[in-house]
Amino acid sequence: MSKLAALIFDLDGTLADTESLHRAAFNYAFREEGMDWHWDEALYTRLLDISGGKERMLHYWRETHPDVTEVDGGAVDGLIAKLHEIKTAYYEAKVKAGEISLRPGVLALMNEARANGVELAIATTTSAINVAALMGSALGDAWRDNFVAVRDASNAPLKKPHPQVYERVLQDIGLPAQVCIAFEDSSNGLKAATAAGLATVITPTSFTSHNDFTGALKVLKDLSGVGIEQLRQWRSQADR
Ligand code: XBP
Ligand code: MG
Repeated sequence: MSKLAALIFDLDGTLADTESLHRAAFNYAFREEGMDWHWDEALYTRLLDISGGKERMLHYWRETHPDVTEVDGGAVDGLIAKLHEIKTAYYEAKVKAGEISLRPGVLALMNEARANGVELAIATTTSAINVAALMGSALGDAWRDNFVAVRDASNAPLKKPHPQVYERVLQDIGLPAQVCIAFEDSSNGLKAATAAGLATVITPTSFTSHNDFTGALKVLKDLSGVGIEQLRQWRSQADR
């Protein structure tokens, strides 16, 4: 049976189903800045192919300004930075108000992992503020003590599907990918984790259920009833 030493979790969509609130936060920021942008569910689902809120807004800006070949770095970057600040403040307040809960099975799996000496880590493209808000709301102020490593947009700037965030988590924990399992909700996340050598369990959300999950270790509705022993078995089967 292969050793299982660490579980590495994506955050948005995996630990919690957060993208509806992210979408509301983006639309709040657009209204606050008097812009005529509105991301409905269908458009946001498409835009989620771009990881990173700032990158997503820049991609949309370019889509809506096809005639502008040379993006005036200063003006557009300044606008996007301001929109992202407003958006993140709104999102953080709603998370701290308790609007988001962990997905089914996540807390039980985390508790079992820690009880069995299996390390926990987070590998996300979202902002550090959002990680702290969600984890603090779910696990309390001492939430960071549960994780051997946390990498986010602030310390792994190349966004999924680039593998940087997973490569840096593996460096931080000092373990080979072969004794770890990644948990993701999207094809971008699956590509990033796989490129870093990680077997990956997928739990899609309504925003990502249409994605291609070829190469996943498992694709599950959620993590209800998934325990360490089951993960060890799946990981061993993957090694055969
Ligand atoms: C999901 C993302 C993030 C969020 C928005 O991150 O791509 O961009 O959609 O958060 P992951 P920000 O699934 O890797 O956790 O606006 O802070 O980027
Ligand atoms: Mg995700």
